[in-house]
Amino acid sequence: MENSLSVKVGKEILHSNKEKAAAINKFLKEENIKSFNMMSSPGSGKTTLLERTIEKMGPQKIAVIEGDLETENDAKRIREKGALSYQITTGTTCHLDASMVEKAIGKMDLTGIEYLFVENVGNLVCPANFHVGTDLNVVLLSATEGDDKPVKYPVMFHVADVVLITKIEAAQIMNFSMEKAMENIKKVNPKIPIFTHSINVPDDFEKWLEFIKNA
Ligand SMILES: Nc1nc2c(ncn2[C@@H]2O[C@H](COP(=O)(O)OP(=O)(O)OP(=O)(O)O)[C@@H](O)[C@H]2O)c(=O)[nH]1
Ligand SMILES: [Mg+2]
Repeated sequence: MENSLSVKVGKEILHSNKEKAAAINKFLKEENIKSFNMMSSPGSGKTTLLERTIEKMGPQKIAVIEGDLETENDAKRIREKGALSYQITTGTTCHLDASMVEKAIGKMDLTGIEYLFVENVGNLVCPANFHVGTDLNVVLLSATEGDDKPVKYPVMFHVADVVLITKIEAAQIMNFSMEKAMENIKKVNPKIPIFTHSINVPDDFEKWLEFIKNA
């Protein structure tokens, strides 16, 4: 009895979250804002990728909602690059949800913004199950995590619209096979585009920029 009740409540929470996320997405589309949900393990390089994206595209058209359990650190990093940022701290919750993002959007002046990035709480599990109202899901996999993660955490890679393999210069030292990683991503999500990212060696950063511009 208790079990079936908790399943029912769980389904209702997901359903009402999905409805709220749809309303957020409608609002963002009406404002001509492209939106991206950035997800990965802690420390895979989400904020670093966003910092570089802001540097390249200019800060005026980019806004970032940051999600972490504690601290304003990531929002500060984004503001230091000159872009608008709002930090959500979730306390003990392992993901953002549509209500949190709705509140954050309510606190931001999105005039002139063309791209909204939502940097989700770092982990490969919970964020995959909660829509936050964005157009696309961006998933990062760093070379330091292991090339088997896509098949161990398939839900995250299944909901992804693009995957970036990051810190690629560390691949050799970490025994991370790029081929195996790509194969494992494709096992879960056969047609997904995969780009590389690194702040130290040549990568697919230009392809990433094209991807978000054409999204
Ligand atoms: N070597 C190397 N280090 C990187 C690269 N990208 C990011 N890092 C480092 O990895 C660490 C974590 O990067 P962040 O950008 O903070 O990662 P994150 O995914 O935003 O982390 P959380 O928000 O805590 O989940 C930092 O010390 C970065 O400097 C890279 O391409 N190569
Ligand atoms: Mg971060």
